[in-house]
Order: sequence, then C-alpha cells, then structure tokens
Amino acid sequence: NADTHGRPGKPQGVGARVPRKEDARHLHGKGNFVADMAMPGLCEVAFLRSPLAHARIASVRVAEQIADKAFVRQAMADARDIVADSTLPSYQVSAQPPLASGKVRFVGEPVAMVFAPTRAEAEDYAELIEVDYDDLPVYPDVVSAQAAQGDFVHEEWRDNVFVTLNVDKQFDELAAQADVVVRRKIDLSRQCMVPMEGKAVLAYWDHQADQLVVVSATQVPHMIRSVLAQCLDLEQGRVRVVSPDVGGAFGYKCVLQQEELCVAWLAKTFKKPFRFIEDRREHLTAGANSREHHYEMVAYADRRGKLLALDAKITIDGGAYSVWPFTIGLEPGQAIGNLPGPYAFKGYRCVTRAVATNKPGFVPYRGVARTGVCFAIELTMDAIAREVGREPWEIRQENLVQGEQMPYVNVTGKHLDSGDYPASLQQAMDMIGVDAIRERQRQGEADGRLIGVGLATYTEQAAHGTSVFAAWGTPVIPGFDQATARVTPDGGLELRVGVHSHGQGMETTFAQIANEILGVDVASIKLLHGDTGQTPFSTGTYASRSLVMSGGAVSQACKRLLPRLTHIGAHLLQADPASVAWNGDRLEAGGKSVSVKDVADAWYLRPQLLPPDVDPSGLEVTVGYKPKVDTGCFTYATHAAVVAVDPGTGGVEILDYVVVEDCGTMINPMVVEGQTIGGVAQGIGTAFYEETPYDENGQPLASTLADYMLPGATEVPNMRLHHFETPSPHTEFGAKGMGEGGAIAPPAVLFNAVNDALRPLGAAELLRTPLSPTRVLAAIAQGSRQ
Ligand code: MCN
Ligand code: SMO
Repeated sequence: NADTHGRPGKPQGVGARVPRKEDARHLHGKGNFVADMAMPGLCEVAFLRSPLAHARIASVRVAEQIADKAFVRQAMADARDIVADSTLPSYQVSAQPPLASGKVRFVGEPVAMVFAPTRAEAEDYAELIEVDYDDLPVYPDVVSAQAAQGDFVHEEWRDNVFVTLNVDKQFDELAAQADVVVRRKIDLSRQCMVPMEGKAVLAYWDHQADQLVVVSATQVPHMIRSVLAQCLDLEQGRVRVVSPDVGGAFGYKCVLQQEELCVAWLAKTFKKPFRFIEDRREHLTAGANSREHHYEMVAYADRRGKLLALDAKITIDGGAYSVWPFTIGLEPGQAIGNLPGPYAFKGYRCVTRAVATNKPGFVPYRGVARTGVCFAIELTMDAIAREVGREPWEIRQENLVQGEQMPYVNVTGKHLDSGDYPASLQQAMDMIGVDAIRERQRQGEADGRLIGVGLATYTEQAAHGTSVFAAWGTPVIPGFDQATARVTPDGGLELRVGVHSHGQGMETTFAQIANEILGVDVASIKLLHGDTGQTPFSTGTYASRSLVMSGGAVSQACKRLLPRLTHIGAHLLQADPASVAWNGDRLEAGGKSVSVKDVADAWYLRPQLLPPDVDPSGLEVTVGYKPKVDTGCFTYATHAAVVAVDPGTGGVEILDYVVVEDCGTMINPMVVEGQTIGGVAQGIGTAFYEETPYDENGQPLASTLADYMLPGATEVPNMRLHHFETPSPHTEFGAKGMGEGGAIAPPAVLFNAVNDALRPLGAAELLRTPLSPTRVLAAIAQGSRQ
C-alpha cells in the first residue's frame, strides 16, 4: 500500500502511516453516540440548577402536577454521595451529593431533576419547582476562600483547603549561592474543556440479564461501574457500563459526573430507560472546569542564568468538589512533581495547595497540571534570560538535562528515561530560525507589527505506574492492563481492551500492533472496547496510558497466540515445526504454505485435522502487561513559535509554529501527528482565548460560545512537525504515551513569543492566560507609564 510508508514486509505494522480505520464511519455520519440512540419509552431528564454560588436550601416546593416525575436529594435516599477519597495526609474529603443536599456550593449545581418524554417538556416541568435559598458568603476565588473564618464550602472542614503538599530539596544551601533572583507571579485562568459532545448518559434496566445498563460517554467504563455499584448499592455484576462513540473527552469524561449517578438511579428505581444530554450552556456554566493555577515563582540563578534553586508557591482553585476517582490531589501532586520539568537544577522548595471555592469542581484536562507548570517554568526561564542578558535558548541549553546524563533522576525523583532534550531544542531553533528572526526584528516589519520568537521544552510523564498514582493519593490506579486476542473463524482477529478510544485512533494503532506480530490484515482486525460486558477489566483511558498499557497487552496476547498458530499450521503442512517460518499471515515450509485463516478453519471446523497434542486453550488468550518500571515513561518535546503583534490593536498572529517531539517508537506517525496538532489547537485556546470568568458573587460570566471563545480553523496555523524516536527502555516496542503533549507547551511558547515581540516597547510582561488583545494593550500602556 503506497500511502502507508510501512517497512518492507510490514506495510501495516509498527511505524506505518495506516489511515485511521475509524474515520470512514464518522465521515459518513455512522458514528453511534449516546444522543443517537433510540429506545421505546425513553424519557429525557432535565436538571434544575442552583442560581446561587453558596446558599442554604431553605425549602423546595414541587408542584402537584409533577410530583411523580420530579426528584430532590431526599427522594433518592437509597443513593450514596460520591466520595472521592485520597490517602494524602492533609486531604479533606468533600462528599458530593447527586443532587444538592442542605446547601448549594456553585452556580449550576443540580438541585432537582425531572423527566418527561422530551427534554423540552422536562425543562418546562423543572420550572414548576420553587426553591428558597438563604445566602452564605461566596468564595469566588482562592484569596477569599483562604481568608474565610467560618461558613466554609464544606461546613465540617477546618478551612477551605482541600490539600497541601510540600517539598524542600537542598533549597537554602543552593539558593544562597545565587547571583540573581528573579520573581514572577504567573497565572492560568479557569477554563472549560468544550468537547463537541458534552456529558451524555442513557441508563436502562436489562430485564433478561437483571442488570442496570449505563451507556455513558466515558473514558473509564469499568471505573464508572465500580462507583455506580457502590453509590447505588448494587453488586458489580448487576451493572454494565458501555461507552459508545464519544465526541471528544479530554479528561472531562474520566471522572464520575453527578448527572450519571442521577440517571442511573432513575433507571434502577423505575426499571425504565432515561437519558441526559448536557447542553452547551450547562457545559460552560456547570460543567467541570480546569487549568486555574496561580504561581509565585522565585528563581535563584548564577550570573550566566544557570538555575540553582527554585522556590515556588502554587495555589490551585479546586472548585467545590473533589472528583472521583482521581481527586483534586492529582493536580497539586502533578504540579509539585513536574514543575522542574526537563531541567537539572538541584535546589527546590515548593508548597502547593488546592483550595475549595464556589465554582464547579476541577477536572483533569489534557496535559493535566503540566500545562500549568510548563507555563510557569518556561516564563520564568525567559525572565532569567532577560535578567542575565542572554538569549532564552542559550540558558535553556545549559539548564536542560543533557543527553549524556540519561537516564536521569531529577530533583523530584522523576526517572527521566531516555532522549536528548538539548537536541530537541536545537532542532526547534534551527527549524524556526532564531538567528533569522533576530535579524528580521532588527530590520523591523513593513506593516509596523512587532515580531517575536518563543519556545518551551517540556516532559510529558505518561503511562504512570501504580506507585505514581498512589503517591498522588489515588491508590486505585494500577500500572498495568490486560487484553484479549482471539483469531476468528474466518482468520481475522478480535482484540478486546478495557481502555477506550474516543478519537485517539486506537482501532487502527492496536490493529497495527497485532499485524506486526501475527501479520493479519489491519482491515480484518476488530477492536472491541468500552464495554464492561465485553472486555477485560481496566481502569480506562487517561494519562496517555492506553498505548503503553493496553497496546503492550495486545502485543503480549498476540505473541502468546503465535506459537499456537505455528503448532497447528506446521501440522497442517506436515512439516517439522523447526522448519516453518511466518511470512505475513502465511506459514511457509518447503515451498508450501498455510494461512492464519487455514489454521482458524481447522480449529473451529475441522478438529480432526489438528495435531493430537493441540493446546485446547485454542485461538484465544487474555494476557496482562506492565512496563519494566513503574515510574512511567517520559515523552518530551520542544515547541517554538514566531508571532506578529499589532501594537495598535493588541492583535496577535501566529506566523510559524514548530514541534519537535520524541515519544519513542511511533506506532503510527500520522496518528501521533494528529494527536499533536489537536493538542496544540487546544493549547492555543488556553493561550489566547479560553476563560471562564466569575464575578464576585460566583456567577459565571461566559455561558455561551459567543462569550467563551474557542480557536477555530483560522486561528490554528499550519504547523511543522519533526520527530525523534528514542525508544523507551521500559515498554513494548519502545513506545511512550503522547496523547496529551500537544496541549502542554503552547501557552508558554506563545506568551514567550509575545513578550519577546513587545520588548522594544518596554511593555510589562504578560503573565496571565488568556492573552487577549485588551491585555496586550494594557501591557504596552503599563510599560509606557514606567
Ligand atoms: N501513539 C502512537 N505511537 C506512540 C504513542 C501513541 O502511535 N508512541 C498513538 C496511540 O496508539 C493512540 C494515540 O497515539 O492511538 C494516543 O495514545 P496514548 O498516548 O497512549 O494516549 P491514550 O490513547 O491513552 O489517550 C488519552 C490521551 C489523553 S489523557 C487525553 S486527555 C486526550 C488524548 O489522549 N484526549 C483526547 N487525545 C485525545 N484525542 C482525541 N481525539 N480526543 C480526546 O478526547
Ligand atoms: S486529562 Mo487525559 O484524560 O489524562
């Protein structure tokens, strides 16, 4: 196949640019999403949501007319609250009721639910519920929340702090040796994730299996089964969770959402089908938020800009509830551990705190805390370069962990496994042409705009093991996975995995892994995923773990099948098993050959042809896999950009964007590129557009896509991608996870580029996302006042 660029003999194997199998169904409108499903008697659910950010519920009156279809928390007495517990010592638990109980903690919190044959009717009914509230003091931000003396977001708590983490590694000793000290306050604003499809869940009772079936747009079907069984007091065997096609997930769908629990409760209680589809306004106002980190950075460096020690205070706005299963501990845990990024400094002091406020809960979002820490450390690197009067890439080259130091254990104990960080920086500098940009800046632009160049290097820890999640206080997450592989009667292959593909292309890439080992045509390989009734257990897809864990298990399962196929095949050929060899999906000996299909045919239909000592386990196996180490693998990349800033309007245009990334061996470079480009688009959103502002009463100010801005096709430039392929020493094929990486660096790169462009004007540095034209103009104005 000419357009796959596979290796000779393996045109569809590891490394081939196989077009995505899943695309045809989506491009032809044949996807199967929760909202597409029809079912006799299906009722749609609408939620009445809190109009206030923090208030006691004084009374609720439900009109007689809807008494049999409207529910408040008390009516769901047999359902338990969602409790995301953590083993972190300072952690305070925030039980999240499926519907608000006693008080409301953010605008948009569900207070009651109503069902009807259509959503419109259900919404009309919801208006027949009256709720009286008594105001409580509102904590719309981390400052007011930390100042509170009582009336905490969770009344039984000692203060409004979910969790505090500390680290101190040789800080005083190394900071004392510094020649320069650089201080910056750096902020990332709160934002949403805005997948094309919001939350979506349909639940019904399967009378034949006597089982609750929950069809949910989720990344983690088995986890949802566990928690729903727990909250609804059902045996796990009486709950089946199916995740069909999902229209983007990005972390938003890796946690239990309270609406999922409500709809599942309705189905369990009434033994009928119910569905909830989140609308855009609900997503933007009540859906979970992300990214809001506040940094106080103090960097201690020598005269040449070599970072000796870093002192950081990180405050994360955790919103009202800690989400299940990851908990809010994930965010400070990742932030404190990953802030040093790819750098080799040895002195580190950091306190990281997640604070409860009256906003929706904080959910993992593509890149998780690493987008925040990359922004903080990379803006600080540029600030150090300014301070010591050197180029930002020069000081980075000297501060990065060097290629010959690999593998390297950094200041926070991260096991950086392989690669050459300075080489990726050099490659990005060459591609973007830093010297030519400096020359162009000296010449000036004919149109009066100012150009600037920015870059950032980061590590993307992926496929973390059991101990890593345990250290973040979430002991339920293992560093392994299983896969089932079955040769089908017609010589195809069925793969079953517990992770979920919702755009990452696993239906193709996992088939390529199987093809690499068994030679079966990718078109004849089917991936079954996202159904607790059909796949091995898995905690699901997040943390860019699916390829390494489940892909590794697919590889192991196929390797386990191979000798069984060979044994039967050699018997069919009447050849000595030592003299046979596979060529694609054909087993050859002495000029004769049989195919995988011939072997399957013998196994399923002609047992008299099988060898007498045939393994009765047959052509199906379930095998687990775990990487050689538990510490995860570290993909890394350098992104660089050139921007043009219009000092009259504050408008910014991205003129060039390059990515040099290394995720070890690529299973499918085209999929890797698609993942990277999609991630960068989201990163551009964080950098320039996306923000969910709240007023002092905790009211969300962006509730439609007219005031919550997203980058469109015209805001995302064509980017140039370059790959290094340094195999991971720890994983199958040497592949590392990379699904989040694209979204990590863009805010850092683009802010550094804009700040570089504005330097000739003496403008104040821009240090807070998003970088709107108004903020650019304010920075210019502030500079001219000084
Ligand atoms: N891949 C590859 N070679 C590698 C690494 C990855 O070919 N060396 C391929 C994999 O086979 C897979 C894809 O790239 O097809 C991503 O793999 P991986 O890095 O294992 O990430 P996951 O499959 O676990 O996906 C999760 C990750 C996360 S955590 C978020 S958030 C995210 C992301 O992926 N959400 C996404 N990418 C997304 N892409 C889409 N379209 N939609 C989302 O919701
Ligand atoms: S935010 Mo991705 O689901 O880890």
